[in-house]
Amino acid sequence: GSSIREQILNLLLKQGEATISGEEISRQLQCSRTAIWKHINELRKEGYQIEARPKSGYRLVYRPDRVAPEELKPFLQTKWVGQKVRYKRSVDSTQPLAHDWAKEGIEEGSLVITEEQIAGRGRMGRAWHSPPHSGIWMSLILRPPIPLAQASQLTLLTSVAITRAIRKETGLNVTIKWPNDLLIDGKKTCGILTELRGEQDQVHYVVQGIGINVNVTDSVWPEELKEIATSLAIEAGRTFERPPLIASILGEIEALYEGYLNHGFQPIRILWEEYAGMLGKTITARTAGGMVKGIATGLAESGALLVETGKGTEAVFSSDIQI
Ligand code: BT5
Repeated sequence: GSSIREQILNLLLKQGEATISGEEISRQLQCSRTAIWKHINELRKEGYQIEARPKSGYRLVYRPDRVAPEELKPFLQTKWVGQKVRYKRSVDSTQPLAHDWAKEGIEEGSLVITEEQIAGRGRMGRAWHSPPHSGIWMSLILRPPIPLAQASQLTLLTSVAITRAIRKETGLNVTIKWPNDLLIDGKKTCGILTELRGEQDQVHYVVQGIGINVNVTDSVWPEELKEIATSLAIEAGRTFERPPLIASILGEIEALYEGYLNHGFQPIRILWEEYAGMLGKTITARTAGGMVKGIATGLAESGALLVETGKGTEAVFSSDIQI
């Protein structure tokens, strides 16, 4: 069940412009007026402005832009993804917190989410810029019963899920760039970082880091990102509420992941190829074995990118791609 604080917030939200008396809240939630007073004060400390009128009661005047569990819950329609949430106002990175939680044995679907990362990370030691209150910076724990070799399929699954959710919620034409980027008009708006623990034949757990620039504005990008990064708000010319978008992403992940466990990777592959912006284009891939240049034609069952080089088809695994 949800906490008293969440329930109070829900009652205030439902009330809209009208007020609700302390007595009424206390009756509905079966708790004391003093307890309600205490929770209302806590909400105020989080930035909620709650007006208290001696005769008529409480009214919610302002809701801060937060991704806390009580903000997500009203939108969440999942059975298990995002049902357990650890929320922090600020962290170095959500990834190590999720690793710790996974090692403690927390169930899959559990989520670590924050407003701001001081030391957000990308792949191969790169940094991920995560300014406060303007993005989705979260890490999802999964425990797929698959061998290590298939784990990269999860990055592709998640990129499909996020693409579907962003398209549905914003109407923006997001496309996927293999292996872990989402682009709008060639600029990066989302990155995915898949980290895992396991043995050859069995993954123990996966921590899937998801970073999405939602309401980030041009002015906060460091110089080196100005040419290559964008946000949903920059592209759409309006801001978006993060909680419904997060709920939509988690819903898509749950549906695709359950489908993946039941029917394998093939259905994901078909969707991925539909959303990929790079198929049919000439690309250059810097791989461990050297440069591969050719036309990107699709995905292999393994999740590798297929590149037609003129001398045959090569399957490209971990690499950086230039289009
Ligand atoms: C990624 O790495 O794209 C994975 C990003 C994952 C971020 C999430 S946020 C929640 C979780 N906690 C973390 O600490 N991380 C995960 P990669 O493909 O290596 O791309 C990194 C490169 O993208 C950087 O070197 C920059 O060039 C660029 N970059 C950094 N911040 C960016 C941003 N906010 N938007 C777009 N591009 C960015």
